[in-house]
Amino acid sequence: MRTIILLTLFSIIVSPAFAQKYISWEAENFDAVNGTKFEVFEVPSDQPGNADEGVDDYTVAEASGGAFIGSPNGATNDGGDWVKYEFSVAGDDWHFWGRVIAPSIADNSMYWAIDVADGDVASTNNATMNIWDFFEVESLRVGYTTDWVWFRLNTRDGPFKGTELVQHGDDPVPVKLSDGDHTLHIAHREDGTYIDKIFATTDVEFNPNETDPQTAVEPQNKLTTTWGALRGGF
Ligand SMILES: [Ca+2]
Ligand SMILES: [Ca+2]
Ligand SMILES: [Ca+2]
Ligand SMILES: [Ca+2]
Repeated sequence: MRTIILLTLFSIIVSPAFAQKYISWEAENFDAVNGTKFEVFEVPSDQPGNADEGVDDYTVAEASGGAFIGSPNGATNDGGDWVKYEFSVAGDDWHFWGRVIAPSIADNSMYWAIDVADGDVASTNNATMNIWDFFEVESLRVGYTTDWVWFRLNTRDGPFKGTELVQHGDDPVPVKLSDGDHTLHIAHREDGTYIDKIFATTDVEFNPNETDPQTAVEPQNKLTTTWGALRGGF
């Protein structure tokens, strides 16, 4: 009589993107683009200010990856142009940030949408699209600068209960994402607004204005290791 022990050890499945507790990418590294309003600028880059708003012409000296995107003042607002980013995350509550230059009330917003079809992306605030404001709320306008600032993703009316003021408070609202693939569209709203980098983390406490996300955040569970069942039998 023999006893046969069948041991089955499943493959080690390694999928780093699914286990990260932060993700970031360069704004200029979009996966798709529609229209011509989003230009890629390499630093140093001279940009027109906004005389109506008292912003002098200025030079963007530094950018992550050496480049950023946006449209200079004079390009006109809205227009429906967009860029799209594809990314994968573990299902969780995700806090998104953008590294942005927003020098005045006339140069301080974009539209955004997560997980929508290209054909539904437009330069409008509706059930699909959202406005991402940068120092739009009156009490925040003292912050206008031609330097880069990290802003939390915000929205005036959804999909999460947001508004810029809420997102600057003690209880910011995350985006709930399921396991797997997602998209972020940024659509054109105000010329003279620029974005360098996008960062998202499950850490509600993390503030990239205080700590460089490149150096201070360690990826958690970078490797997902799934061990198959160990089976025995006759
Ligand atoms: Ca504005
Ligand atoms: Ca403008
Ligand atoms: Ca909306
Ligand atoms: Ca960049």
